[in-house]
Amino acid sequence: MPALVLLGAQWGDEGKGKATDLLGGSVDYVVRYQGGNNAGHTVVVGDQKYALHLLPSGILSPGCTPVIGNGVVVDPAVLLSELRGLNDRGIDTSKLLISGNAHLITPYNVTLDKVGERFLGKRKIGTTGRGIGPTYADKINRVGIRVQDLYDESILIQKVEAALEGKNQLLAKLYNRRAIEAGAIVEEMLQYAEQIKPYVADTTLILNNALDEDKVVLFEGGQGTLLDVDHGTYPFVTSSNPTAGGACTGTGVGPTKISRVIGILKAYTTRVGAGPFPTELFDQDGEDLRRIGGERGVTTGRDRRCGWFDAPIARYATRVNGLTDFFLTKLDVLTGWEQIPVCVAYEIDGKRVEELPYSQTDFHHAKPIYENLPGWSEDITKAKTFSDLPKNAQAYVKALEEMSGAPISAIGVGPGRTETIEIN
Ligand code: 2SA
Ligand code: GDP
Ligand code: MG
Repeated sequence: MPALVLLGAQWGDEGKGKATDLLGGSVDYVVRYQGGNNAGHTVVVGDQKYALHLLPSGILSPGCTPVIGNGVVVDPAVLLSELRGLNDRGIDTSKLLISGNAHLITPYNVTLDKVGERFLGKRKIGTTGRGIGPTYADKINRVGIRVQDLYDESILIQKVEAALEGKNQLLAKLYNRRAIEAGAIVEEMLQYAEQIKPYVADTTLILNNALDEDKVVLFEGGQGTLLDVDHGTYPFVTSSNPTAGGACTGTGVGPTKISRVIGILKAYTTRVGAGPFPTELFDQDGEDLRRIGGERGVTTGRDRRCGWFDAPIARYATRVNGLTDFFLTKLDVLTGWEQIPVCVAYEIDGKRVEELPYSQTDFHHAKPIYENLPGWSEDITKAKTFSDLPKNAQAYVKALEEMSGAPISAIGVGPGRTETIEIN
């Protein structure tokens, strides 16, 4: 198994952090390939809980080398504070590698993210306010600042000036804000340069060499398939590619090296931020899912919107990512419901539609068509094998597998590392 990808099959927060951590013991490298500190991964190890934002979840596995790939956007202040936080708790972070080609989130891009959202008013995306969108915009506009620029001061100054030219005009004219000074930005960025230097590397070369030596590389996605800028619910998406293809562009490893693509799939659905969500619940069931599932943003603390499982979304994730298998998470959260509705198709303008529509208008009009599956009341958190699960829980998993188009190879029955059922 040379390289594998682990990604979110829905709108993020499916439990990717726990799944990556679980595999961490058997892989040599864990690599982030997109996003930045907008991600929030909670990993529970024994009685310790870790909230990771920018760092790969593999940082908690001692034998594993964590890598931040070229496709990631890095806020240097957040990076250093996250490293310090882990060091204070006795975690060794010295093996971390950061691509010199990764782009830096600058303070002005954090400002633009927040100001932009404020001015969008009712049409806002509900971003995490971490500067993600404006930083990727700079990358595509070719005025981005990369990690390697920290080590050539004269280039850094020129690049920051170029990046600020258009932005200062925009800030003054549109938002009536003072101009941002290039000098102050450069000074701040240079403060981080020496502290980050030991980690900076040609990660593409290192990863490809590792794969040539039959080392195992795990690509860890942030956010999820429906937040993908190309394949998600645009414009209510993040500004990167969490889907499987992003693992190649975001690391410089070719698709022929990837043999397994695991979709992390929650047994129900959640979403943070704005945008369409056909199975969203506004009643007591929604409240109960939020409370029992602890559905609160790991980065911003926002309540997550909650709803029933949506099979067309799972099928879509199988398709656009070429998934080989799913890890189904948070099955324990559904314990106690007499009946569990599952969305099997949509009704759009009076017609039954089996697959996720490509048209934004159609998806906004999609009404879920539900089938009710019988629930269970037994505690399943101690289950170690599939047959330990109550019959109705087994049937729920089998039904989801059938509807989703790929086998389920593991089931989460609690947040802890050991609360997982592996299916061979
Ligand atoms: P951004 O900040 O530009 O990436 O926001 C754009 C949209 O992407 C959503 N987004 C997320 N959705 C779920 N989880 C994410 N990470 C955190 C978590 C979120 C949090 O693990 O809980 O704490 O709020 C994440 N990151 C970005 C975002 O809500 C926008 O809809
Ligand atoms: P990620 O962004 O995909 O890594 O997911 P988050 O960490 O944002 O959210 C998932 C939450 O569910 C975390 O609090 C995890 O500790 C928790 N979690 C993961 N798997 C399970 C599970 O099988 N059962 C329960 N009850 N919680 C889980
Ligand atoms: Mg998360």
